[in-house]
Amino acid sequence: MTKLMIIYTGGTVGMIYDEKSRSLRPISFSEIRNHLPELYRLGYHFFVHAFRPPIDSSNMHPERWVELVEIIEQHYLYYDGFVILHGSDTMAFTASALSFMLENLNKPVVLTGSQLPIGQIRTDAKENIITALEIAASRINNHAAVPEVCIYFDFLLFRGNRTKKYNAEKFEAFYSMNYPPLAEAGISIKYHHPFILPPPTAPIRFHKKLNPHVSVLKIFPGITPQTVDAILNTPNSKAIVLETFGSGNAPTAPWFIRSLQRAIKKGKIILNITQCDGGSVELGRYETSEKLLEIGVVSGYDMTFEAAITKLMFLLGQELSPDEIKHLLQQPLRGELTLPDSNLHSAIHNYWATNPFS
Ligand code: ASN
Repeated sequence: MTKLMIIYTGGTVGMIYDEKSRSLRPISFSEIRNHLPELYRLGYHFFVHAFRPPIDSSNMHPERWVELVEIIEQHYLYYDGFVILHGSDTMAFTASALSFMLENLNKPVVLTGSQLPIGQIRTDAKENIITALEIAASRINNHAAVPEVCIYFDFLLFRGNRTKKYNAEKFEAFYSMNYPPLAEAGISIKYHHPFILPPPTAPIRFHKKLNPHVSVLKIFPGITPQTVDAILNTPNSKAIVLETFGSGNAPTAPWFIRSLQRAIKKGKIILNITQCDGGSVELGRYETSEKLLEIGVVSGYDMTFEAAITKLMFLLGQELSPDEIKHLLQQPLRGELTLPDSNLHSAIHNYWATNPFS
């Protein structure tokens, strides 16, 4: 019998509308179960671990990611797959963090949630939970069909560290603009095998050290030297995610470049990702990114903001030299970025050519 572990952290999926307070309040997993009699018809053996109390995912924190990794570690050998019920707001951060913390994963870890609470008639929770469980249970040639941390939402399965919540209204809350979906659920679940990571050859490693001392500099026309310096000089901050325009471009004003250069000289890592949801940083393509390359800004290629932040927390938490960190930031560790000269790059290009993003 397939054995699955469900970890219930909270989120809208487990909330009901409270007439008295006129707001959504979290309910326990046993109440969720009452709304989901279909669960028993799946024929799997379940074990449930619930956060007490369940949390809105706005309160998610790196310490809770460590807790999730510990729970998975304790139950890893016994269960075939893991489904994490999570609020959608920060689900992409949790999925990205877990992808780095679970190295050589050979079982599915599927995060899901919903836009409407499970108790509401039009809820999207039921379909999301049931299909996430089916995916977590699915095996092909004696291997887990998807040995990855992923997000299942509104009939699509995405690689977790490629995903973004882009819509607070639609049932289709997530997209993954730079990487094709890993599977699509219709009458049957169709897996896109070329895009799913192969099963690992080495044993799983559970990483439990994260360093949250990262900051973010999102540039905009007119940003002042005071703002830039305040962010670059944030006390204790070891690395800065620099959110640039287009393919990694930034102002060429000498004061701006000098500020970045000073921060780099102090030993801070500056990781360049684009403010666009689709496309990649290409340092040196335009004059407006040449200087960044020269002074030692690191390219984040096509990484999402969520992947960039959590990858930095993960790498800064390991015992690595700054050069090792800079090198690993520019390599795909868990499929979170695609290098322009890789074979995968053209496969992805072909996928989008025949399945235009809508
Ligand atoms: N605020 C909720 C959360 O992220 C939103 C949701 O789950 N749809 O916990």
